[in-house]
Amino acid sequence: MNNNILVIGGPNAGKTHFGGQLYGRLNSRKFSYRIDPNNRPADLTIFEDVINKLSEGIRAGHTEASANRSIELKIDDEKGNKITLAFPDYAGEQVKEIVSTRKLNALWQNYIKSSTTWIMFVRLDEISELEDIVNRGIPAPEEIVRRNAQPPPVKISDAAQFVELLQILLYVKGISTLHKTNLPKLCVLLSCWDTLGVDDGTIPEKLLEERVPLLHDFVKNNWASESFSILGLSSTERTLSDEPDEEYIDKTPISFGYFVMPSGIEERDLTLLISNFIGK
Ligand SMILES: Nc1nc2c(ncn2[C@@H]2O[C@H](COP(=O)(O)OP(=O)(O)O)[C@@H](O)[C@H]2O)c(=O)[nH]1
Ligand SMILES: [Mg+2]
Repeated sequence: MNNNILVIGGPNAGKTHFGGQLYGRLNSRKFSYRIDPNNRPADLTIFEDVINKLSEGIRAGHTEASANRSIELKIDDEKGNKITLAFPDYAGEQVKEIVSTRKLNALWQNYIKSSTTWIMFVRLDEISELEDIVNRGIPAPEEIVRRNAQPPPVKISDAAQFVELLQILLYVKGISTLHKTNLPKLCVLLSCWDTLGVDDGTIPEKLLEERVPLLHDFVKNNWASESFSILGLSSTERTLSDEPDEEYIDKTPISFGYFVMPSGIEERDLTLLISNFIGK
């Protein structure tokens, strides 16, 4: 059984740091998943850059907009199952372009067609609350006066962007949403979880439902319940800057990071995310 996991998400959503932190663990061979020794990518600089920076206690740089380097990690589990994790580590701007131009380049088309799981990064702390059809209420009279004073910008909400993106990807893959989808599986990863300031035990799906109901509804209505999951992720566990974090240097990056399971429980073994992605 081949599992092809595709990582999808806009700029600054945490994809590169996740890739680096996951790579560090897979490479350590201390966990149930490891990098297939016969299939090591020749160029691992994207991930190694992250690990090197984190080891110095600082954040890694932003992937340049022009960089169109993609990387695939071939992973083995104890049973010999083969998993490919593809990071088209395009600067995430390209994902926004897919929505605005409704075009997918050949590289992306191939990724979409061959993938069996999509991981969509959603960074809730950067989603601006724009009124849309789901959360529009009746504004106060002063508010109406204020709004009428200037024409509103024509803009679709972040929630609608995610839904549009999924619809385009489903279309390219030739999936009809007449029936609930089983393939590809979908995992919505609520990234930078540590920045959200939510209580311990918060259920990721509940949080998505609360903050981005449009996206939550779309996923729930279009994917079979056993084929989607909504998880939290904190790859770095804290916000790093360009000032070295001493604790990071002492404890090494592998000691930081966790994901939040559907039950709300934190799991520190990031490699276990993989079994969540591909289903058990
Ligand atoms: N607090 C916190 N910051 C994070 C986390 N993951 C990434 N970041 C920061 O978010 C920014 C964007 O991360 P990056 O991985 O480059 O996002 P990408 O553009 O999707 O590849 C960087 O400044 C990271 O240091 C996290 O789990 N927690
Ligand atoms: Mg990046």
